[in-house]
Amino acid sequence: MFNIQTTLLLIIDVQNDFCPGGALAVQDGDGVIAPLNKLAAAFASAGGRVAVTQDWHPAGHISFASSHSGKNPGDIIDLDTVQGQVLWPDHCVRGTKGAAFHDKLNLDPVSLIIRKGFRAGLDSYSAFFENDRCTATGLEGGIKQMNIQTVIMGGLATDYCVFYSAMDCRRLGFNTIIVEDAVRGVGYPSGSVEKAVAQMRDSGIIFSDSEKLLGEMR
Ligand code: VGL
Ligand code: ZN
Repeated sequence: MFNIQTTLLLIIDVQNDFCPGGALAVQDGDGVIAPLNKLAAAFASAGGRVAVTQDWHPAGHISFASSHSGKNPGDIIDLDTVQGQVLWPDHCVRGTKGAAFHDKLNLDPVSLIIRKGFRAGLDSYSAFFENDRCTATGLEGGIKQMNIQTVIMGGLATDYCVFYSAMDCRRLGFNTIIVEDAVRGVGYPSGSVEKAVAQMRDSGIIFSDSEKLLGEMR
């Protein structure tokens, strides 16, 4: 059982570009939507908070391979602020269809939207801090003011934005629960999902599933 008043449901990057047909499609990415919609509706009707994040890059963003001459998506480079930045295809360009939330994601229960990665020269995987690991998105301050103690998290992608968000969340002292049936991974470089899951478990992040969590709300 958890106290709905001190628990946040956090939905990471369920955007067209991370779903089938998108620029950086995650396999079965839209499979996260049904369990997240169920949880979000249950949360909101019990008076709980639901937040979503949105990857929101300007054209020419530093994480795009197209912004670095001679580089291709999948190449890994060191930047001033970030070692080992993976270069991606252009994705989630602010204002485009690819950056929009997937049509099937129900936003009615959502009371907070956090956009990240909106500075041209800085990427952001985590919902809490940009990839320089110190520029805050505002989510920590916001949810501390809301007296949140537990964060239940799902969305895309397991090995990038969900991973970085969950690790920061745990480090900041929140009980952190991943909805196992409501996450999907990129899987690049090979083994990245398994590595991310192992690291999350080692850090004390809990794995549950949507039916179990719904049962604990009743
Ligand atoms: C993500 C790669 C680049 C994610 C965002 O949402 O996991 N991955 N930008
Ligand atoms: Zn991105």
